[in-house]
Amino acid sequence: MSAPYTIVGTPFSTFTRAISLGMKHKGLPYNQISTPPLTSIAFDYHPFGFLPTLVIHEIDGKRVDLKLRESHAILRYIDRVAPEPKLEIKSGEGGALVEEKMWEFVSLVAFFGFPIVEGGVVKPRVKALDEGKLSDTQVRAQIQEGVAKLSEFLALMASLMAPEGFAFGEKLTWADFFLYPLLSDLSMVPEWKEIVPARIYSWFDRMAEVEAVKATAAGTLSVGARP
Ligand SMILES: N[C@@H](CCC(=O)N[C@@H](CS)C(=O)NCC(=O)O)C(=O)O
Repeated sequence: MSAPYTIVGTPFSTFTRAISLGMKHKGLPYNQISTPPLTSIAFDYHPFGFLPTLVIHEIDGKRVDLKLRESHAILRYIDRVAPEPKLEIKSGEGGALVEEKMWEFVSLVAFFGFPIVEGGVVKPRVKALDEGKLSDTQVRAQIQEGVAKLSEFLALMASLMAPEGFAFGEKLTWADFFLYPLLSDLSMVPEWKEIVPARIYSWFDRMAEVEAVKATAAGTLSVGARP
């Protein structure tokens, strides 16, 4: 039987992986159409050719093949159809006085972390590595500003985390699933060993044990893949 959902997006895409992590963790079966962004396939599903889109094949037993775009809308749908295991916290859990701090974390990662980590450091590093034209010194000069911003971003995220465990302590949340794909990519470049705060390392090690993390590694930069 074919799966009730299709995720449109290459596993290489960090937003796509955040959604795949949530669906795996909640046991929602899906097929995946592995396309990079801005291809004609991506435009068939998303008005701006971005990733991911979730296709919901059936609602109330009726075939609808509904396209749901934008990761925030998709995760709200996932939480509604599969409330357990929860990927949210309650006020007071994980060091957060109000539960919305978890959504603050997600938003900071999605809107600020994504360009800082990927655009500022990972993409130029991987490009230089693949092309083999620039020396390490030249690449470092090129990404100097990006690395400074990255360092600030990581310090900020570490300061928003509970002192140990996942981002908000013992419970996994969407905050972990949004940050992990970015830092999994970052772990492949030299800056990972140079500027990452200790709290982020301990968090990363904890995340590496999560089944959904293992199940979504194929096709990502962390296993040497390219889009
Ligand atoms: N607002 C979108 C952003 C998703 C996003 O930026 N996806 C990246 C791939 S990880 C993308 O499609 N980028 C295309 C581009 O930057 O041209 C969402 O939340 O789903």
